[in-house]
Amino acid sequence: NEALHEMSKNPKNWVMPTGDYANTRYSPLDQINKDNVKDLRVAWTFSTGVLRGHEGGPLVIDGVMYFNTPFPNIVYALDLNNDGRILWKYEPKQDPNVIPIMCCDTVNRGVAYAPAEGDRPALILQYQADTTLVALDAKTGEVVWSVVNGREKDGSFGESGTSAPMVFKDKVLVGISGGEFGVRGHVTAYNLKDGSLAWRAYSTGPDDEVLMDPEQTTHLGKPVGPNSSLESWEGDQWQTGGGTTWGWYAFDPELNLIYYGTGNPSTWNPVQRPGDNKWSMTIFARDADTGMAKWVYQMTPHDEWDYDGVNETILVDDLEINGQPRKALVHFDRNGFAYTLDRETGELLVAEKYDPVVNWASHVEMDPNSDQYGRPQVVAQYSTHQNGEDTNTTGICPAALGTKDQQPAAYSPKTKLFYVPTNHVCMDYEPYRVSYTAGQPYVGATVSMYPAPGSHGGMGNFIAYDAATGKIVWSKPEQFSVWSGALATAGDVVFYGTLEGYLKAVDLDGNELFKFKTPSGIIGNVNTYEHNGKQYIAVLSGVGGWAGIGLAGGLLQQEGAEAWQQAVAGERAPTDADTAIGTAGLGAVGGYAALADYTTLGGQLTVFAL
Ligand code: PQQ
Repeated sequence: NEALHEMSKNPKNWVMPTGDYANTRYSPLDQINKDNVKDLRVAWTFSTGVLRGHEGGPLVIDGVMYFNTPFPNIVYALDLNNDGRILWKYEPKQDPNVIPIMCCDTVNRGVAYAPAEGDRPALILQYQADTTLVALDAKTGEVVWSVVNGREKDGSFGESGTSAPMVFKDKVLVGISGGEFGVRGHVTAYNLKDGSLAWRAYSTGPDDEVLMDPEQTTHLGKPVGPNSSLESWEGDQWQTGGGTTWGWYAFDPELNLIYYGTGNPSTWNPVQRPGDNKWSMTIFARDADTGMAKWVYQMTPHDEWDYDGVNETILVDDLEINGQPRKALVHFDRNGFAYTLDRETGELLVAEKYDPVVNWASHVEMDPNSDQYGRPQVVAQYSTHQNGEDTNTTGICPAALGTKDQQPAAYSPKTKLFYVPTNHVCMDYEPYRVSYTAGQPYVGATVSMYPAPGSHGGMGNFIAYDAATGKIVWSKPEQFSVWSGALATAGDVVFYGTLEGYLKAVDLDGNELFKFKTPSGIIGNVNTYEHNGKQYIAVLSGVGGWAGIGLAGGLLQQEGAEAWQQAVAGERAPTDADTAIGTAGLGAVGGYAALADYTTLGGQLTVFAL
């Protein structure tokens, strides 16, 4: 969308969830800088009226701030010219049956904005938990149109919506969640003018549904061949094969390509689904008009660890790789490798670990002449498939929630470095046999998680990474995973939030310059904008997401947390109840139990200024 693209160049506004189509999360604003950030103060706050995990962050468009909440997905428009007065509020009615089919808390990663065009008003688009995509009049909050993207709105097929839509050209793109329920993933483009369907592309299945051309679509430079997805599954397993699309999307207006990644193959039990399980765990480049796949790259063929490939792709033009400037795409995958690709051709340029503890694969094969080209070289000891069903494979790094999950990184064109919120967590993984029933969990593994052994004892790092060379430049340890999106600014400050609830600012060497404890854990993404000549920093608090599910889902009360920690510390013999806590919430409840010592549920926007 030409107008939106232009608007994203004005740093006073924040018009897309990730700042721009390239997902850089960078702002040229520099009023708040490394010398004065220590003087940051809370300017104003706003309670969202909802508890549980608050992901995403506010959009700011010409004096109006828009954001939404977790289920029930209330949308607010606040008037910045009138002290944050509520201009309008939209509260949809949704079937609460969708709550239990959301794997990783009732999160939502934010709303999207579409500028007015012709007689269509400017829109705020929200993709709801029940998979309704609703277009609201940005001025009034009135519903302009609404479509249901999933098969039903009551959770009966295990489908849900958590991702932020992306407005591009005259369309809006949404994905689907439910990889833990055997949902067959797809992305769908709807026409902005009336919500009619433009195109849909599945992650698995026949070529005409995956929108793949056997000759023209390439994987690492070679045509994919006929029905490449079908060939990589046994029987009709692709129909319940996952590859959901709940992460972030990117758009390159010049190449007219859309980029995104697909999630884990279903079930988590790899023994049950032989083959490469294409095109789960894959970065897709698709033609924005037709949805046809131009190229694909599967990062984790035949996943055995739940390393969803949905994390954001960041598009940068100023990286020199082996002395050559490249139109690059950079992706920090759950599997612990950071990938740099040529985004025009899909050529693999760099693939390196961005946490040294990553052990499930030794490296990614980079020799184009090898039959293993582009494939991670799996270390047998950590193969949950090889070890088989009902066998507990221990000490796998990273854990299922990856070296990074949905929390988006930032890129600074000033330093040419990426600032990445990461997890530093390992796991034990025991696959077991499951059968598919629509709307029922189709997980097939028991997982427990713990801080990376033999390291700094914490569960996270905030790092700076050079995607041209594949090197970690610095790494700042954090007690918990950094589950919040980062923001880099021209003031030579980088911001992020922590699960305990701190908003932090660091300098370009990772030294902490400022921290402030907000009312609840932060899993939202830090944004910035300027209003009446003043720069502001805004962030949502509200602990939750997968890492915070113990608190958000009420699976762990403070007493439970203490008892569990005693058992883990060997202060008393573990009981069955301890084991149940340890593996609840798909393994996250035990791992993050200590979080209950630092924070509790909330739902608040905090805005800072000098
Ligand atoms: N959501 C979070 C979060 O918001 O903290 C973390 C995760 C999800 C994961 O680690 C997942 O694997 C995941 N998987 C799916 C899926 O497979 O469809 C969906 C979601 C989601 O929509 O939130 C998550």
